[in-house]
Amino acid sequence: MAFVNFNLEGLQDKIKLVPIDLKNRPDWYKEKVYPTNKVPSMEHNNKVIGESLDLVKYVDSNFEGPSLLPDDPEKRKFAEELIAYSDTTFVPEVYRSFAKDARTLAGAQFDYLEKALLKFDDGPFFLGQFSQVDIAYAPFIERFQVFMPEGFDYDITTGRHKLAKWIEEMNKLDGYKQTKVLEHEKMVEYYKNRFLPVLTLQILDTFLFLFLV
Ligand SMILES: N[C@@H](CCC(=O)N[C@@H](CS)C(=O)NCC(=O)O)C(=O)O
Repeated sequence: MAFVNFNLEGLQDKIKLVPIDLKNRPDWYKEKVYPTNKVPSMEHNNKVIGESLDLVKYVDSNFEGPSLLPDDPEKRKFAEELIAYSDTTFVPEVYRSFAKDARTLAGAQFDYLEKALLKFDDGPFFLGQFSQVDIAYAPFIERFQVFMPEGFDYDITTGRHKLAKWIEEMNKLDGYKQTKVLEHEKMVEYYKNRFLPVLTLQILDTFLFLFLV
């Protein structure tokens, strides 16, 4: 998400990206930069900022480039709501759904997005024009759109015209395109290993339950 943000703000030359291998994190990262040892984080003016959503807001207010929040108070309020929702509900619920009833539970989350996209009709993005909200959702929607057909034979855009249009419009933004996952197969494998064993256990559980009944 931070990567999408830097690129879309045109800050490639102002911010130096340092990739961190999560499987083999260098000691200096935890010791000298970010004690939680998570990514992303950013050092700026001798301060370290973490948490993707805080970073999006920080970069938007502290660097040059177009503001990614409109002035309209109604839109700002909706932005706050949607950004908080991505973190507290949308992302965790979709991940949780992979171990339960993905099509229904994740489906409800994509329906929420479809409805949110209907609110402002002065553009294809969440607040009409492109904003911080799109940045908050983009990396997750991208991954779910790739994984759900593979894992659950489920296309997140079927019957959701606004979401389909949002994805189409996002894909036209060069800064965003450069941040997208290129190795779909690896990503799907990673998701399958992480989520599908849980699914198998649950199915076994159900069988066991049926047997006992
Ligand atoms: N809420 C944090 C989550 C950060 C996070 O969990 N990052 C993952 C990678 S996407 C990570 O560093 N995982 C390694 C770990 O949890 O030790 C954010 O949005 O920045």
